[in-house]
Amino acid sequence: MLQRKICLLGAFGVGKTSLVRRYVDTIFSDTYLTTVGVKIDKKVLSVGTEELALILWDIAGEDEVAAVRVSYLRGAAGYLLVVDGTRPETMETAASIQGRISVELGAVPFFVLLNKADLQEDWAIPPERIESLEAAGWMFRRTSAKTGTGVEETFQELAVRLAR
Ligand SMILES: Nc1nc2c(ncn2[C@@H]2O[C@H](COP(=O)(O)OP(=O)(O)OP(=O)(O)O)[C@@H](O)[C@H]2O)c(=O)[nH]1
Ligand SMILES: [Mg+2]
Repeated sequence: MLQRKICLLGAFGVGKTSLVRRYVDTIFSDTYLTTVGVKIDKKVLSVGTEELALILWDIAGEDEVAAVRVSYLRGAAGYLLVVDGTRPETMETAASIQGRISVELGAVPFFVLLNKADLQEDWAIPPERIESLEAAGWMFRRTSAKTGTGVEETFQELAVRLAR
């Protein structure tokens, strides 16, 4: 069976672990338990007639003090950069991570998830910021680990790109 490693990256508390729980176990919890180090999960899905095992590396959030360990990235075929749509500063964390990751991994496929899409009334990312990053080649997807919106679709879309 094809096997591909992907990493979930982003600032603290943006919903990386919740997205994996939603995708792998179809559950959501409001309780915030920060990830220490890395947690690895596996999900088998179909891409066309083939089965593909996605190995999901859910990596602890980072801020200006704690940066992602380069050793966690090794061998990743793609990644998801997660942003909390209610906290614009998490977009800038994602941008700084992206700068470092592209050096480590080269141009592998990735999506940028605008997560917590269910909290529309608190949405705080300026559309102009999104447009300028799209112009720079970022592909955004709106997701909610709480309602499930966009989650399955985005993992599937990434998997399709990795199966080639
Ligand atoms: N409303 C809402 N809350 C969410 C969503 N995703 C995550 N949360 C909440 O946000 C908090 C942080 O979620 P986590 O999944 O632990 O975030 P994380 O990115 O793994 O955090 P670290 O491991 O510390 O980096 C939790 O209280 C979750 O319940 C979402 O889509 N909508
Ligand atoms: Mg986590």
